[in-house]
Amino acid sequence: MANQTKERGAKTLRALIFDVDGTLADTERDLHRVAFNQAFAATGITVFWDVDLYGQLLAVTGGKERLAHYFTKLRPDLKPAGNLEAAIRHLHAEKTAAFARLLTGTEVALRPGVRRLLKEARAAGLQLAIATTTTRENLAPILRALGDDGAQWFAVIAAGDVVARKKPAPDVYQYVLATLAVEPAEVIAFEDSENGLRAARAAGLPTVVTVTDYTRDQDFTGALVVVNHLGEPDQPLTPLGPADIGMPFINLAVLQALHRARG
Ligand code: XBP
Ligand code: MG
Repeated sequence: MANQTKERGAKTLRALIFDVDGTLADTERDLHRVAFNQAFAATGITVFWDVDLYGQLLAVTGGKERLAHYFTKLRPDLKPAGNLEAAIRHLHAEKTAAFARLLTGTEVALRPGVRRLLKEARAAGLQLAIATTTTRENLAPILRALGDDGAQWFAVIAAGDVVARKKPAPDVYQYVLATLAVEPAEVIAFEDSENGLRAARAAGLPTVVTVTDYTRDQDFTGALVVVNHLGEPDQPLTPLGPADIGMPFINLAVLQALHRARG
């Protein structure tokens, strides 16, 4: 039979779903964090998020949610005067504008192996999608880094407030699965963080984790594979568990083998 895996009841790999921040590009420390600080300065709020503090704040996904957590739970003494929700909306709009400014005229560096794997999967006819907590506008410079038609590489781009509950809730992944009309067993997700992995796993998705400096010590129980990055032929990945893929880089053949082995 053309497809022996079908005899065992296994599904064909049809789609890859990618997180953005930390996964497609390493954006948190030097872009999002800096943009938050520029927004504080622009609105006259005497707050500065240093590298360590921002690492702790990443436990809360979503920029508006992160600001609300900071001003209600961590530093109520620094809370802006007046209506907090309105202040956060304003601050976050400033932050989104600052993020765009930081990337004006420069190209975002995609993480190793990202462009290669996306190109290969696209050429092989797999569907590509994005499931991210970040604001939709923030994706423009990252998609541009793939090429002028970067946005068209993805059949679904689910971002920001498209769902009410952000990661680690599975909602954004469930939204993408429903829009693509695929089953979890036909998909592999790509994440960089524990919150992201929890979201993907809760949606039933096998997940490849590429860690960042902020996430490498997090709990990745249940991941299909954990690596430092996707690797390139001249920039081999480092396996961090649980499977050693026996290759210097993750390509479609590796993903298909991992997918088949999962049965
Ligand atoms: C990314 C985030 C985002 C960014 C900021 O999480 O948590 O909130 O830090 O983006 P993930 P906004 O990679 O798991 O999607 O300020 O636009 O919300
Ligand atoms: Mg991420």
